[in-house]
Amino acid sequence: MRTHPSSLSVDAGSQRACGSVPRPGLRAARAPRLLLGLLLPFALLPQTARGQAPGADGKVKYLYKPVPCTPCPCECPDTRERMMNPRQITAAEPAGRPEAEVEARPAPSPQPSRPAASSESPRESPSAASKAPSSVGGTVTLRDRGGKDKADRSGVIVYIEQLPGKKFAALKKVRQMAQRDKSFVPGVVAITRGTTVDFPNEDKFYHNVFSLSEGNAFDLQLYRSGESKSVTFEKTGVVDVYCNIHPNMWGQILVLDNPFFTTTGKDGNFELSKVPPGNYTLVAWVSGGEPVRQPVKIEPGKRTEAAFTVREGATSKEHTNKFNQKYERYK
Ligand SMILES: [Cu+2]
Repeated sequence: MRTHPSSLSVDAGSQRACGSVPRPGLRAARAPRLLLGLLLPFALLPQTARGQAPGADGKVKYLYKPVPCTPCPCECPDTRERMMNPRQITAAEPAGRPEAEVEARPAPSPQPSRPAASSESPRESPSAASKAPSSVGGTVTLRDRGGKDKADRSGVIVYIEQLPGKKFAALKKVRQMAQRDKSFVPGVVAITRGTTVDFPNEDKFYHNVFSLSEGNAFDLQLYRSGESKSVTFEKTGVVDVYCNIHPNMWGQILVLDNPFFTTTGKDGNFELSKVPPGNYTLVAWVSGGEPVRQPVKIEPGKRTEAAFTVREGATSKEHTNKFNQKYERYK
């Protein structure tokens, strides 16, 4: 274990472990002590290089007095204890963002989209999958509302509608849909049934996130800037998410039956790998639009080709407030 050099000295009373402060009463003797403090660690280094030495009883005895400290690079016993209990340090960690492949917003790079479920567990075991690698992939053509092909074909979610007879666990990672600048960010999140989505309020004012979508209705009530609330979605389908204060806010959560889904990049390409052989319905859906379906046959050891043409979705939706009434004028 590395030890912070300042935590080594013979005078336990004047120790400075990380996070501690010098005691005022020791100020008069500071100069000689400072010299002593600088030289002694070197003199004692072979013996105390680990910040500890065996006592008369043979037990390890600390030469410095551990004091509470904030997590830091040194590995004093207190910090080590904190590291053993991750709950104490999670507050300093940024909240996990949803994985890029399940966000339907444009991908930052033009790389081909990856199978969304690659890091999740509910699929076949690797050994079983490697015996019969099979996949489906292809391209999505995205057209605007006027029927013209779009150069940017990102944000289309391609998924297998159902795998009969198979049950899949929820995604392990909690997903996130923030409220930022009076918008939901990302505007679309794809998950599997049973997955939890966090709704952090990153604006300086209140929001009231809710949904009236059948089977997934919820109301998170008003909550302030910096707060977050969560919802676990149990029913498959599209969940329209709104704010009861700001009628223009609209997000969508696509709750899927299984983890075989992915989101297209700018090139419109998609690939779903390690799909168990079978006959399925493959779906391409873009937020605000209608799903486009086609049957696919996945055969052992083969890659099935598929192509879609999808019409761009609407960017706004008429809706009521959470009481199923018209919105009052926002003040
Ligand atoms: Cu709002």
